[in-house]
Amino acid sequence: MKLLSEIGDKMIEGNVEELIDLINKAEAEGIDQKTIINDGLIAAMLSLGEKFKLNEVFIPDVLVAAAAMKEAINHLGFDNISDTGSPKGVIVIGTVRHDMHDIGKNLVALLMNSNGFHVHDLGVDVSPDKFVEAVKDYSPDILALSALLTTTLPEMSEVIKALGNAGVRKSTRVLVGGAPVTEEYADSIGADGYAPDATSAVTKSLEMIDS
Ligand code: B1M
Repeated sequence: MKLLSEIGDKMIEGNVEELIDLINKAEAEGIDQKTIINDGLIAAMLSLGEKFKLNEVFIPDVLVAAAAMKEAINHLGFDNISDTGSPKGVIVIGTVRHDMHDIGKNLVALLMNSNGFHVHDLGVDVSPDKFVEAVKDYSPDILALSALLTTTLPEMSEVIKALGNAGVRKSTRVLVGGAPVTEEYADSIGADGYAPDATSAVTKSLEMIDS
């Protein structure tokens, strides 16, 4: 759809004002937020990612698009739902140590929140100790870990070990995700769940809470 590809183009240009205008236009035309995110923003980011891999665009280009995507997601966001009612569950989420990628993690947090979870977002480059501290402080139903680099994947295992060493492994369920993560990897490190994308992260969390 032309409007969705224009949304992607404005994100890549980093033209936040026109991007938000187009998003408002799309919503006024009845296009739902999931479609705007998946077919507008994420589709454009994936194609930019391919160009980044081929050295056709460079880190500053990606940063410009990433910043615009963040603004767009914030614009589409919701207030923390537990402030107005009873949450379906509590989530602590973060990107693992040495990993600065947060667009996917922010999407997961946004969708979790808009589906009724109270979300504590620890940000990026989060150490195992910080995750343990947050589990002690917030007693989350689910600890959600995101990683985008093959080099930071082992950090997920470090977090699970740290939870065990601190005696809090059984008090929360661990959900893992991010581009290099697979179901097999999740099983191999003893995670309780894996989700390939933000929408399935919500479905999986609901399943994990009910089980
Ligand atoms: Co980086 N980067 N990057 N990067 N970057 C990738 C990931 C890469 C695949 C690019 C490439 O080579 N094609 C590559 C990783 C290769 C690898 O390890 N296999 C890479 C690299 C190498 C690097 C640097 C090392 C580059 C350098 O400096 N030479 C460096 C590392 C910095 C660091 O973290 N220490 C780096 C830096 C950056 C930027 C800072 C420039 C920027 C990040 C900005 C930001 O996040 N604020 C950036 C970006 C934007 C990308 C690409 C282009 C896009 C990532 C993204 O946001 N995608 C990416 C290439 C690509 O993905 N095609 C790339 C959109 C987002 C919606 O998707 O994050 O996959 P994604 O999230 C999805 C799912 O994975 C899933 O749901 C989301 C939506 O459905 N998901 C979960 C994510 N977390 C989840 C958690 C869950 C469940 C699902 O449960 C808890």
